[in-house]
Amino acid sequence: MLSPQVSKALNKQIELEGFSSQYYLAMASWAETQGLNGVSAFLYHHSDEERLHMLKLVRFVNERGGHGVVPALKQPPVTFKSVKAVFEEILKHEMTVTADINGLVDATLKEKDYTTHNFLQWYVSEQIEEEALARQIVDKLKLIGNDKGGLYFFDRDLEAMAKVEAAKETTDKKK
Ligand code: OFO
Repeated sequence: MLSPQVSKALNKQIELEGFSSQYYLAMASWAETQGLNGVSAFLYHHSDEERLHMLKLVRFVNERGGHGVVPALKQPPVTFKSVKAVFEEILKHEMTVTADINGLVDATLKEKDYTTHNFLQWYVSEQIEEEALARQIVDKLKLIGNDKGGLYFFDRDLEAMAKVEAAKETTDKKK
């Protein structure tokens, strides 16, 4: 059974994952209107992943006798300055998420809730990957600078990455 403190903290995390999904969805939609189909495919996929992160938490809270509360939708930004600004925002946002996950892990230790502590390790590893990927992309965009040709190839790279991720998920579902 979850303690009220852990339950509250997990619900706060549900809200944050839900917002991440909305945030990346807004970025995907903006990128699509800019003709950046690869960037938008990558971001649509990222948004779906965040929804799954939220869902995983909702199901876990319910399984442990709590109540996973579906949060209200908050309006994310509508437009963005550039592709580089988008990925810089993502990196900043993911760093906030990492800090929150760490806080959550801390709370489970204080409450001696080792089951939730164990469950959260998946999020700890996921954050390492997400931050590393965002950092890699920001570095690439710094190299590209204002080169339009570079941006064209970058967009194609992200399209390929989104396809690989989608194919991986189809294979995982068949297992
Ligand atoms: Fe991008 O982070 Fe969820 O957990």
